[in-house]
Formats: sequence, structure tokens, C-alpha cells
Amino acid sequence: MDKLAELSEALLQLDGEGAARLIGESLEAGIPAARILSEGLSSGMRKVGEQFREGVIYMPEVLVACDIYYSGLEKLRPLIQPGENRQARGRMILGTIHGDIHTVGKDVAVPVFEAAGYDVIDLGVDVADEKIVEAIREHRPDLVGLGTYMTSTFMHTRETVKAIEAAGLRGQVKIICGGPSVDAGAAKRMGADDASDDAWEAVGKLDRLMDELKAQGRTV
Ligand code: B12
Repeated sequence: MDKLAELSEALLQLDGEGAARLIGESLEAGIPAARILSEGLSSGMRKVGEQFREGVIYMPEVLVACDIYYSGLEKLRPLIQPGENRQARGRMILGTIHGDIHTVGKDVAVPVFEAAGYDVIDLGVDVADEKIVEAIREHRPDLVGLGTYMTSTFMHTRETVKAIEAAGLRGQVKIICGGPSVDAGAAKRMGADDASDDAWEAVGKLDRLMDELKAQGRTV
């Protein structure tokens, strides 16, 4: 098995020490940091998602995999040369919506989206609508992810969308909700573009929303 396949496997085996060692060895062998990230760590994270969905592994194991992913990312990120930088699929801001303090879903979704090639700016929990508007102005994202983990806070989506509309920014972004009891139809009725209760499934939705944005003339 080559080093990057071994690294991917180490993540799946939740072997943090092995992953750290393999990242070091891959760098010493001259493998570019961007390749180590995409073909090693991110590939492992995709497999973690597949195994979670198949019921082979459970949420605590996913959380350990997220920690290993982040430790590796911390080491690799500063080493990714601008020219070598992977072309991000898109930029996303993601925060837990106003009134909601659940963090775990967001903390899983963010590394899954990053592993899939999105640049994600994590706004934290209980994010006020004005802060989301400010973050759109500051970061100019393509996508706005709203963590909505309760029925009441999912219903708050309507207010958040209104605030984005009032700021004149709605045409620049696609909005997607996430959480255990979201519904895509209801999200659309509240003015968002989609919703998902599964971060791995959501990646396909993010890609489709990016395609729609590009079709509207917006690029990364
Ligand atoms: C742990 C937990 C807590 C912890 C949170 C700890 C923490 N740091 O996060 C504590 C104890 C603090 C808590 C508090 C409360 N909780 Co609570 N909590 C849960 C519980 C048991 C698990 C949540 C979790 O971590 N799931 C694991 C993660 C990984 O799953 P997930 O969130 O769905 O995320 C996945 C996807 O949704 C997706 N995803 C996540 N974010 C995003 C974002 C985007 C943009 C996208 C696309 C996808 C995406 O990716 C993840 C991986 O696939 C759930 C029950 C449940 N089964 O969900 C209740 C639950 C969410 N809580 C609930 C409630 C009611 C509360 C409280 C009001 C309880 C109370 N009476 O005080 C408070 C609310 C406080 C507040 N203002 O937010 C209810 C909500 C019911 C409802 N439908 O309204 C639930 C469903 C329990 C229930 N069945 O009643 N809670």
C-alpha cells in the first residue's frame, strides 16, 4: 500500500499516531501537502462517512476521526503552496442558527465539507442573523450553511433568510439547512435552497447548489 493509502486507512482505523507519522513520512518523501490532504486524509474521511452510513462505525468513532482529520489539516495547511493549492470547490460560511447551542452536528459537518474540497468558515453556535449578514459581506461565500437542530430553530430559517434578503445579499449565496429534523421542502418554503440531515449526503447537494450559482453567472 502506498503512503497515502496507508494514511487514509489510518484515519479509518482511528489511529491518530499512525496518521501523524504517515503525514511526516509523506512530507519527507516529497509528496506535496495538497496531495497528502486530498488523497490521504480527505479520502479517509470519505470512507469514515461510508462506514458510518453502513452502520459499521458509530458517532463517537466519527468524532475521533474528525479530531485526527483536524490535527492533520493543521499540520498540512501552512505547507500548501498557493500554486499547489487545490482549487476549492466553493467557499461556505456555516454556523448554528440563532437560539441553538447544539455543536456536535456542526463539528462533524465542517470537516466533512472541508474534506470534500470546500473552504468552510465556522461561525460558531447561536449565531445572530446580523452576524450571518456581516459574515456574508466579509467573506463573500458561495454557500451559507445553517445548523438547525431543533424544530423551533429550523423554523427560524425564515427570519435568517429575510435578514439576508433585507441586506440585498440573497442573490449572491445559496442557503442550506442541516440538522436531525430538517426537511428540504419546508426549507425551500422558508426561502432557503435545500436541507439535509446527513453531512455526507449534503456534499452532493452543495455541489448542485454550486452548479446553480455558476449557471447564474457566479463563480468562486
Ligand atoms: C447532544 C444533544 C444535546 C446536547 C448538546 C451538546 C452539544 N455540545 O452539542 C445538550 C444537552 C446541550 C442539548 C440541549 C438541548 N436539546 Co438536544 N439533543 C442532543 C441529541 C441527543 C444529539 C445531537 C447530536 O449531537 N447528534 C449527532 C450529530 C452528529 O447529528 P446531527 O446534529 O444531526 O448532525 C448531522 C447532520 O444533521 C449534518 N449536519 C449537521 N449540521 C449541518 C449543517 C449543514 C449546513 C448541513 C448541510 C448538514 C449538517 O451532519 C451531521 C452528520 O451527518 C439530540 C437527539 C438527536 N438524535 O439528534 C437532541 C435534540 C436535538 N435536542 C433537543 C432539545 C429539545 C434540546 C433542548 C431544548 C433540551 C432542553 N429542554 O433543555 C436543549 C436546547 C438548548 C438550545 N438552546 O439549543 C431535541 C430537539 C427536538 C426538536 N425537534 O425540536 C432533540 C432532537 C432531542 C429530542 N428528540 O427531543 N441537546
